Amino acid sequence: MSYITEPEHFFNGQKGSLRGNNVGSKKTYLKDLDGFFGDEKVRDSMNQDTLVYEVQYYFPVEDGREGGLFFGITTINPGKVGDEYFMTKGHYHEKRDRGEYYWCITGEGMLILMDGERNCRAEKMSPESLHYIPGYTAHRVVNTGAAPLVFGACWPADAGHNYGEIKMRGFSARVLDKDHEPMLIDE
Ligand code: M6P
Ligand code: ZN
Repeated sequence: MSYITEPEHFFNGQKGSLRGNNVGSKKTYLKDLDGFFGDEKVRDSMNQDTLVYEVQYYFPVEDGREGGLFFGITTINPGKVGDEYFMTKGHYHEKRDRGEYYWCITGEGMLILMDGERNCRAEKMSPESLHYIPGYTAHRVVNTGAAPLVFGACWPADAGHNYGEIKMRGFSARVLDKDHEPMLIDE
């Protein structure tokens, strides 16, 4: 028996907000980012309850299911820790070969990509920019603008997140404000 249904989820293309059943949200505050910014003293001296970014997500299958896909909308607030812009933690995938798509909905920023040899490059993000993240590549988004940066993401349900290596060794380059210009600076 064939039939037509209403869509179960809606996503606002201007604001990026996601609604529907089983949409979750995870907020990351400055207090959760110990060790991720270059200047830990400055991060520690700031209001720890500052919201840095929020992810709205929809996981239609259980975590780890091969062949499944996850969907997320991330909003990074504008701000800096010293001269380093607010950003996501960044991660490799637990299953290293898994790729991912990011696309920018609103705001301005950069996607930092680091390969297994720790070579970094950054792709500029602006509304409608589309970014393919290959496997074996760590990825982090930086908000270089004065407004929130909102981006979409779609990744394999069995990819997983590996933050340990990033927390320990960081990325090999950081996006810093140099005389009001965002620059990719090697560590
Ligand atoms: C995107 C996806 C998520 C990720 C989120 C925040 O929405 O890549 O998997 O969790 O960004 O990035 P991070 O986990 O690195 O802080
Ligand atoms: Zn990822």
